[in-house]
Amino acid sequence: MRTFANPVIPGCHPDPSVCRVGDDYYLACSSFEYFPGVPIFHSRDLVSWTQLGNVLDRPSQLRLTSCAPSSGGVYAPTLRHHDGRFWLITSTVPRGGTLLVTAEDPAGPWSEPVPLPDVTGIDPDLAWDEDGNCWCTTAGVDQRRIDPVSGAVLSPSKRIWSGTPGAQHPEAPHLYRVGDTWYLLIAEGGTERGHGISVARGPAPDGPFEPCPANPILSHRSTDHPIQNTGHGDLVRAGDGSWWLVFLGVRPRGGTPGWHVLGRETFLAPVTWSDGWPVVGPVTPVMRAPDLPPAPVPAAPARDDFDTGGLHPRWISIRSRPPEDVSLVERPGWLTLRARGGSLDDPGVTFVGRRQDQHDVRVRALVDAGRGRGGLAVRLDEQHHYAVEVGDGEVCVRARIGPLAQRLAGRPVSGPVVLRVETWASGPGMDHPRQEPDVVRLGFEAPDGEFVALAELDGRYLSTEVAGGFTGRLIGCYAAEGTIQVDWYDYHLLSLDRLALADDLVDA
Ligand code: 6LW
Repeated sequence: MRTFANPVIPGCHPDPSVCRVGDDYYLACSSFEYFPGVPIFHSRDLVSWTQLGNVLDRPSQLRLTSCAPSSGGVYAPTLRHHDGRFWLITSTVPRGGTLLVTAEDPAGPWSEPVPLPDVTGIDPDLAWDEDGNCWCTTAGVDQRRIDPVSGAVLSPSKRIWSGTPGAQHPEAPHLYRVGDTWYLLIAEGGTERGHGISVARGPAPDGPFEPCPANPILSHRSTDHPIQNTGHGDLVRAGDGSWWLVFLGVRPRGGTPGWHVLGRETFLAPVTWSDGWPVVGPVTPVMRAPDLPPAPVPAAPARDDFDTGGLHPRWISIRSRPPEDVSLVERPGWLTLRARGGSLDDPGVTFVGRRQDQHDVRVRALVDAGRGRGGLAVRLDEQHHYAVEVGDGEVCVRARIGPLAQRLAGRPVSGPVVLRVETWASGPGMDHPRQEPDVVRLGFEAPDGEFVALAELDGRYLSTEVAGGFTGRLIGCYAAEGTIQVDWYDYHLLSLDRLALADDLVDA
């Protein structure tokens, strides 16, 4: 039996939306205050995903300013293939509203956005009926017909379902036709521990809808399941006729109330049908793989040398990435970051980082701060970050937790220096009692390569439960003053918790 490991797209990749074209599957996620926005992935087996790019990768498509606070920005896209094109609808919060882009190739280029000023409400969905009408359904759950080319709304907004009476936040609607029946899948209960997915069905795209008696069809609320907050999902029918659900979940660690640090991640579960209703599950960290030809993708290289023409799409910045502040050509083979006058506390800080996608990681970066000050940071948002920073002949650790900011330790250094961050949730290297949810060590490497840890901090303060919001950690480089240059960045998994476990089972 072939197995796979959940999450299938680890790290902060929530609100997945998926579609199939022949033997190919495409999936897009929320991206919040980060630029470029809306990561898009490809798979041929639903299990192994490669990032093709980011849908909103030009300032003309996405302008996020400090008006988009952390955990504001781009929410919950819906990705569909219709009439030979890919369509993606999403919204920017709190300003910007609903927008729709299209592409022939999901790797891009995607079109300039068509605004839909009259579609209010987050989590817009797109569905076409057999007469060619395009239905746009939003959180609430409200629906109207639209012209997806012009963005015009063609019918009054109508509430078509409110989910389970008493459950908060009916949202994330997706509408599908299966045979002669229309299914309306929603998330409800809030995106925290009470999250879940419910479904209703009706004879037409606008209902009337009858709720499934077994709702919620997915929720891990009040269980001790290692995967929590399960909800916000999208259905896909595979090429072999089997059905699957992609959905978000989190992996909290530690005692009560549990802390998750990697954000909401994308999981996969099988779907069967009973009495005309979808039945989801099981959902486990290691699961039976779809009966599709395996299509593994090579792991991303551990080191980025910054010596190719552009940044890989996994690299994201905070709100914008002006070429004059982030350059691969100014010093060939190095990533040059120019400070915009603010540090990690500032919504416009110059930062290039990637999502932390496993619990136990070691990140190293060779940084030349000869003309400035900056370093390597673990970031949750402007108010929650730890960093090891170099400048003015000194390396130090800085931590900010809410309103409390502290400079923790300093050592003299000269010349370019390797900065290092390690996060440990388990496994070898924990030479003290287990921390909850993890411990973050920050420091630098002595000339002989030995790690000089300047600080060891409790990871809970960089968790979503403490910081609030919808995102997870990023680990990346930033400039606080002047210019810093990064020769390379290494991202190394310290314990192959998920991957090793899956490989063992596959071998067995
Ligand atoms: C998204 C909503 C949700 O718009 O979280 O979990 C919000 N579900 O559907 C932000 O990701």
